[in-house]
Amino acid sequence: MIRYSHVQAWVDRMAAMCQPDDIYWCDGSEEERRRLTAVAVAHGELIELNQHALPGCYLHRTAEHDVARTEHLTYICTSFQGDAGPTNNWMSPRVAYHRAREIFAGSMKGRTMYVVPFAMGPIGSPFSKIGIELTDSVYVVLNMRIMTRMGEAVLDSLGPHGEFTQCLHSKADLDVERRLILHFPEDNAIWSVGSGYGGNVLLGKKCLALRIASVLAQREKWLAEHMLILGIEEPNGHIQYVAAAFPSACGKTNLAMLLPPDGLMRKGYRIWTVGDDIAWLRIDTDGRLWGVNPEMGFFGVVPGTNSKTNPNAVRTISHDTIYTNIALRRDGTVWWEGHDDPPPEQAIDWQGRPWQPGTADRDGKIILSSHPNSRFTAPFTNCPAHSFRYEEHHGVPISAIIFGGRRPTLCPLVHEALSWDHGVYIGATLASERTAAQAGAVGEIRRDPMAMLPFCGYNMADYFGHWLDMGTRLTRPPKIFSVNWFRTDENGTLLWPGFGENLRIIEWILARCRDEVAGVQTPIGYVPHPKDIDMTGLELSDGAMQKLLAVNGEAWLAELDAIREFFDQFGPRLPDPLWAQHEALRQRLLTAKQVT
Ligand code: GTP
Ligand code: SPV
Ligand code: MN
Repeated sequence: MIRYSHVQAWVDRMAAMCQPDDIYWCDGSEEERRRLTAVAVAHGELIELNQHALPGCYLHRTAEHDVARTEHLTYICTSFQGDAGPTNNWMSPRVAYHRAREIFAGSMKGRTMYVVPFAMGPIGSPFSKIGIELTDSVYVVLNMRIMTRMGEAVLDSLGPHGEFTQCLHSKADLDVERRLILHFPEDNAIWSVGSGYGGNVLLGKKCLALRIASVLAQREKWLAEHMLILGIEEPNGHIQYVAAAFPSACGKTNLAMLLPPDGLMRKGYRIWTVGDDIAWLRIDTDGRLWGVNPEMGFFGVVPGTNSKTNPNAVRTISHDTIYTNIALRRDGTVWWEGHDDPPPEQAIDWQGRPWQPGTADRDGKIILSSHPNSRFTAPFTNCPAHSFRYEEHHGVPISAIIFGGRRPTLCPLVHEALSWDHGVYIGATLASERTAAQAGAVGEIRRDPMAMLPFCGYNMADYFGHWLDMGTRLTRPPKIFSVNWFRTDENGTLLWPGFGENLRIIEWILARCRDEVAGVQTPIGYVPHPKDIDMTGLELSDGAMQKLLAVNGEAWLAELDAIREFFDQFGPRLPDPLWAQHEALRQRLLTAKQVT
């Protein structure tokens, strides 16, 4: 393993601050995985599961208050506050380093510091980014090994002056009061301390591949997005790819792995999973947008995963998977809410306590066996539908971009933007119910532009401007759509069955991209003629499709007020074309009101 001096010098500096007992450089080998797994099991960091039923699978439990990303402790640290923008927490680099140093100092005493070299994207690709994470958590090492291309080959490819993102992580004492997730775009550095949970500590993922990468992407004129990429193969062998941005825990993994419902199976569709969380998108020489998934694994939501909702995920997580915060059954297998099996009579819950179904806490709330944000970490190639293109540098051509969220009311099942700029407006005004993927109240609607609110590493007004600019560079831009799988009726019942059935909507989207079907023009964009959605084998209740596709002008006008308020916080930095789109939409809604 080559230890270039600029890497060694940085490792030495960080070690002097954190004071680990020893330093271990990860080579990424299988032998190393076995050895470190044994260490984690010996220390109780991992629980070995029943290796007959779940070969290569382990269970990890995080600390009680360390179960989701903590957005209020996540900062963008730039010299000027304006560069972080009104939607990010900001700290000056000087203050941030100072505060973090106090927590990092001596935090690794009695522990090993692991040096984890990793690549986001194929090693050696001009589009890939290299990071090195220093961590005192074996769990982090074993997760990074699944989620990224990790090990010796990365260090060797770096070169004597190669640039890498400096990623420093320490669990410290896992105290939420002494937790900071700091990003230094000006230094290409990330410091995370006081957490052991996924997005806070697997620094290649949200921290590097989105927050830091979004800054690089603006500079280098590409896009780093919180998107899945999915390929839809038709019987004639043509594959069309779509990229979709949904906020956390709103259905990316499920859509990325979808299995066609029986009614559509007969058409001979085949689905290819390219990515389920992050997409790096570039304009290629053909003037089209091409996407790669920089990750090598899935860090997916466990609850609700079963052979009806997501059979590909069930197979993906049947071996060589690390489970976090789910229930342990007596036979050494696992269970969660929404599992294929009925609830076990007794189990050990995600916090390691005895659990029985139906038990309530003191406030009368049913105690869940698994945390709602419990996760699996599984290798990309475990997925039976994984695309064979994952090592290709230029990725796959994107035909459509889809934005979606959880909106019980207002947003139709699907609608299509009138233009690229209108699509950017739809993305910029995306809103969704909050989920368990971030600490805080669940259920309230919040604006989450492009599903990037917690992940954009710079001023979001500039980010919108960058999206608009990308449109002018694309000679064959993807069409932009909005979807909402979560619309409900007056009683709060979901109108759309979702999951595999969503392919019916993707089918319409692709037909629109090929100019094969007409849409119905509404003030907010094109919605489908109901007859153009293939409903073979799926029956909805009476009038459900009308409700799903309805555009309520009054409600949209009220929505515009909320959008104005959201836009106003960016002041004059918000690009004019977005205000123009806003005003044009208002005019279309008012005109439609007069007509009816
Ligand atoms: P992150 O990993 O947090 O970025 O989440 P994600 O966007 O990948 O979400 P995921 O696919 O894991 O789904 C999250 C939750 O939404 C799960 O509990 C699913 O059961 C549920 N879900 C996913 N797709 C659908 C759908 O089409 N309809 C309904 N009703 N629920 C869905
Ligand atoms: C998300 O919250 O969007 C995730 C999980 O994908 S985490 O890696 O924790 O951010
Ligand atoms: Mn995500």
